[in-house]
Amino acid sequence: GEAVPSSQKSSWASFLKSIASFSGDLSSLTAPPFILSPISLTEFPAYWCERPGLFAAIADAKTEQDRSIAVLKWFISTLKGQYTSRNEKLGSEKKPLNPVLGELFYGHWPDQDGRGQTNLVVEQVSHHPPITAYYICNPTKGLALQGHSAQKTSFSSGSIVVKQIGHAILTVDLDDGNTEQFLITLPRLRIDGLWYGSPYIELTETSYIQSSSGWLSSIEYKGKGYFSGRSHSYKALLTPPGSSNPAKKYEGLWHEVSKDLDTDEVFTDVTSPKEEVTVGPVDVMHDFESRKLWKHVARGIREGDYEAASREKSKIENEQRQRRRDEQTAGTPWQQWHFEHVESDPVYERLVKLFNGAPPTEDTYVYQHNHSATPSIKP
Ligand code: 0T9
Repeated sequence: GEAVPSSQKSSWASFLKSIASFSGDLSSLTAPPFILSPISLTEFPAYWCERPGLFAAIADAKTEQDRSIAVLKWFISTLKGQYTSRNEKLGSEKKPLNPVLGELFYGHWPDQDGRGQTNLVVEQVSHHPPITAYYICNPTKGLALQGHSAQKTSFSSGSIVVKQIGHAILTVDLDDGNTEQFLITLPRLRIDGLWYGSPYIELTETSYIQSSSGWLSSIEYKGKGYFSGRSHSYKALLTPPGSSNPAKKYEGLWHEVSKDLDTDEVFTDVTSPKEEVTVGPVDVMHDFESRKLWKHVARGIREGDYEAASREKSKIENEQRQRRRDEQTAGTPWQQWHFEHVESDPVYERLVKLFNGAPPTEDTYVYQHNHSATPSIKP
């Protein structure tokens, strides 16, 4: 592996061996320092809204079909941030910090040109296995995205195969007082480039966006050597209620540009800069807010002081273990700040029924935002 510092070659090799013989929760494996990211997984849900104008535009579409098109356009435009931004920012895909139970991440994207402010609330709702819940809303536009994210990983022909568990539901308030919902399923991913120590993500198989209006988007992902022969390719079909005859077809590169296949017009273009989430200053944060919680670990990783990073990480982990023991003794389990676990979600069940065939996600539950605190009120 060229990207592996020579002093870490043997630890990278043994790390690869351990992932090859391991399946389940990769987040708990100890990785060599060069592959550590100073950013926690609780920050990742921000990727959903780094093009807040495209998110807001969903509310401006006037018909069921146009809203489905706007949702698809916004969704495809998030993929570059979700799956390639660590390569751009950190040089390769890196191992994110494994969030602690109750870890929080708050942020917003300010109003601009009447698009409304968009708010983000993220909470780590489970540590074993890791599950992250998020709620993103634009109240001015009547939009709310509620989701949770977990992963099942395995190893296959030199790559890590990640099955995403979880889904998101987008709710759109319509002018007539009704709402429309969209069930968004998540693509599978493969982490390639491990041997060389420069991991990157390729998306595989198909993900879906099922609207309560009946419109369905099927998004098929391919890497090198398929449709266009290029990596990060996709092809999407939009079908009307009860039909399998596509009304719209799109194809292209999700990290660059894609087109409407019938008109040849540009559908998505993410070559322009995105808008990163606005986050308040660390010194006024609650202790459970991600950037404050991981501050010293992140500094160690950024400055190459891995001893300090690992010492600070152990402190956090020991403190967490003690908390769990105390809760056991007191018989008072950890209370979530912003989310409530709901075993069966009627909205999800309805959307799954509309979807012909196997349920598109493995999970039946949701973590519902309890609205008991806004992002500006610290728990
Ligand atoms: C939801 C996203 C998810 C989270 C990450 C697999 C992964 C953890 C989950 C799926 C976001 O919406 C999108 C993007 C990247 C995904 C991460 C990539 C990754 O490598 C990690 C896993 C747990 C590892 O850290 C594997 C070990 C590492 C050395 C490979 C770089």
